[in-house]
Amino acid sequence: MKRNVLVWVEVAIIAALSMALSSIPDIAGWFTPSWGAIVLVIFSLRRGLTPGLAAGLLWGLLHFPLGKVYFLSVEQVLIEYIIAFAVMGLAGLLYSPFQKALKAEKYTSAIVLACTSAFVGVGVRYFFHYIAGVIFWSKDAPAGTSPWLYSLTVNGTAALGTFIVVVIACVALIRQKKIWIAH
Ligand code: 218
Repeated sequence: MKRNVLVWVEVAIIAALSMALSSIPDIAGWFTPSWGAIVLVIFSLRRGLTPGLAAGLLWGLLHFPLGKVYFLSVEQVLIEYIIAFAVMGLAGLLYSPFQKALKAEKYTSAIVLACTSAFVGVGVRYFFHYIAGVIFWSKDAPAGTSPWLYSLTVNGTAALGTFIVVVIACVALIRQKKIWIAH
C-alpha cells in the first residue's frame, strides 16, 4: 500500500479501536479513565502530529453515529466531542525526538518523552472538559459546591486516571518497537 494511504487506514483503525475501548463498562461515571487514550497517544507518537489529530477527531466524530453523545448544547458538543478529542493528537508534538530515542534504543529517554506527550495530550483534552464542566455541567454539582470545584474534581480525577493508564501502557510496551515505529 502507498505510505500515505497506509497512514490514513491506520488513522481509521485507531479511531475505531479507541471508540471500542471507550465502551468498556463505565466504572465510575464521568470519573472513569478514558481507555482509548492509550491507543491514541501511542499512535500519535508512531505517526506524528497530523495523523494523531486526525485520529482524535475521527474518534470524537464516531460518537455521533453510535449515539454516544451527551448533548447539552451545540457549543458544549463542539468543545467536548470535536475539539477535546482532536487535541489529544497534540501528543504527537514530540514525535521526532521520540522516534530518534527509540531507534537508538534509549528507552529511558523514550519513556520520558512518551510520558510528556501523554501529559500534553491528556492534559489539553481534559482542560476542555474542565471548561465545559464549569459552563455546562454545573447542574450536576452537589448543592453548595461551586461549579469550578465540581468540574475540577470530576475532570481532574478522570484526567489523572487517564494519564496513569497511558503511562503504564507506554512503559509496559516501550520495548515493542513494532508498535511505535512504522515502516
Ligand atoms: C463535571 C463534568 N461532567 C461531565 C462532563 C462531560 N464529559 C466529561 C469527560 C469526557 C466527556 C466526553 C465523552 O467521554 C464528557 C462529555 C464534563 N465535561 N464535566
